[in-house]
Amino acid sequence: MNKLITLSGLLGAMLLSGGVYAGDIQVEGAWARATAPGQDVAMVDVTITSSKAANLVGVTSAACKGVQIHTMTHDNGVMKMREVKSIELPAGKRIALGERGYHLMLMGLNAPLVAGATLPLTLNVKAGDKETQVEVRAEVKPLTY
Ligand SMILES: [Cu+2]
Repeated sequence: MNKLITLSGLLGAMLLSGGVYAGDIQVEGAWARATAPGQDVAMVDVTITSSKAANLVGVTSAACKGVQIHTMTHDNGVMKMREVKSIELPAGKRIALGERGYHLMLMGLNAPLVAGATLPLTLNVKAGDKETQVEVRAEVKPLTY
């Protein structure tokens, strides 16, 4: 348990210094908005750059029951979210989830998200046969952000 806390602190520090690196993958700017009372889902935006062509194929978090990868579209003024199985990460290209409607959706939060806290996320990135797990801390910003 102590080891886990130390590791989280280290990753938090890395995030503040500009991003988390795991091999070919750089992750930066992960954040979520604090939740309103009764809200048990939350969106997370994150920017991922893979130096090799890869795909984001899954996300897990200890903070909720499951994480889905969503796209959001506007259809006649109605906002619709749809789950996708993966997001393409072309080599060397910064992919900012949060732009063009992509985001991560935390489903079934174990506890409300409070501004100033951080959320643990594990991104599964697959390049060819190689799968890399990237540990990320998402910053929780105020509801009004
Ligand atoms: Cu969504």
